[in-house]
Amino acid sequence: MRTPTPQDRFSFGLWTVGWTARDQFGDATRPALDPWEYATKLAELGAWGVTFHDDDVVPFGSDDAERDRIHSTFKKAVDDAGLVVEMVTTNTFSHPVFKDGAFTSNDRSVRRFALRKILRNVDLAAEMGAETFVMWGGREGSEYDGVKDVNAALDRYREGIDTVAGYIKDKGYGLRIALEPKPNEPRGDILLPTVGHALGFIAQLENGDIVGLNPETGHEQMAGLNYTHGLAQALWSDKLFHIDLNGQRSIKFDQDLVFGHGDLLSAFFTVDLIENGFPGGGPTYTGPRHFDYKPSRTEGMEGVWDSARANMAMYLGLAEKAKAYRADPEVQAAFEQAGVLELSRPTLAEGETLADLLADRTAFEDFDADAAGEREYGFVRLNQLAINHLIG
Ligand code: GLT
Ligand code: MN
Ligand code: MN
Repeated sequence: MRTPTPQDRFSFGLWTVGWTARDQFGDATRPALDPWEYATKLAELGAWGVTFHDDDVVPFGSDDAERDRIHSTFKKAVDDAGLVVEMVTTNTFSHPVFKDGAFTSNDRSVRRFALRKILRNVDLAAEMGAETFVMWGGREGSEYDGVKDVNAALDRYREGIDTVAGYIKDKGYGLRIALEPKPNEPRGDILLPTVGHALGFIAQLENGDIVGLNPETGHEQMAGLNYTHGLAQALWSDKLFHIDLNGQRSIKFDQDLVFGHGDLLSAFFTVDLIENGFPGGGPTYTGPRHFDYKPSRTEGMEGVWDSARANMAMYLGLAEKAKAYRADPEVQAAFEQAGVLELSRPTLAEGETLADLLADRTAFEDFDADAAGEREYGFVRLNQLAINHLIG
């Protein structure tokens, strides 16, 4: 397996390798390094970019002088390591002030504070040269249906996102917002729980042209959904701005495993879509390959770097296999039988009107539905070919 290079455009959140493994039931099992130490080590491993929350780099509540000092140390380390800061995001979930949300807190003063924290972080993102501004509303939601006026909450959510997007435009920053859906955890239910909900929300925005999605593998799978299909619909909607790759084993708490360590076959098709595009052509994803995982609590620092490597190795391995899969003549023949490419052909012929269709007896009156019902699609064989490539 070749080692990753910056051309692969792999990036990691500082909060991933930097997670000290404190969870609800136990204390940290690893030390906290300085943010620049993680960045330098990631570059050594072949990563191209780093991403972070404001509070991952500068502790919440630091004064302006301290903030400036830490930012310049960090930026210098990132530049020296040859890394790119491709995305910046805001922590609106850790501090107790956000316990009922940020943009959708019932407390108006909290909403105003959140907006200010986020706007300040937009300036930082632009200064760091980021292109994407992720917004994961982990605390936007509730545990009890009676405590949240969801109509008002969505109004406030829209007001918040539109205000931030308007600010980005006014300032002329080269940033786009990427909303990250998640069904639950830490809230009992989170607003914008899936890719589909978020797409519906974006359609209601005034500044929605610069608002898209950052779908995370495990978050869709926590809702029992197909991540690759989520990416596909986001692409189709021209809204796939960023991705969070990781692993999740079925519907349970957010595991944030290494990419491919959850549903491996799904990971194969995710990489196939990202690398090879849709079989019939169409929009493609050209953004960063960003990992949002957590090194398991059992791991020490060696395990942290092993797991960071594992994400990239998994991706590169699957990319190679997905290329071979698409190029395999047997697969192409199976595509043909399955009608995979036939689906790209419009259902109505060019220039054909509805009246033409209604007049076409071969489409209905003379159509042999029973014969068509006997078509052998060979989907299982095609899937087995994919699996052969995956395990071969
Ligand atoms: C948090 C969450 C992630 C989000 C990050 C962005 S923070 O760790 O679990 O899925 O991508 O705020
Ligand atoms: Mn997650
Ligand atoms: Mn994420």
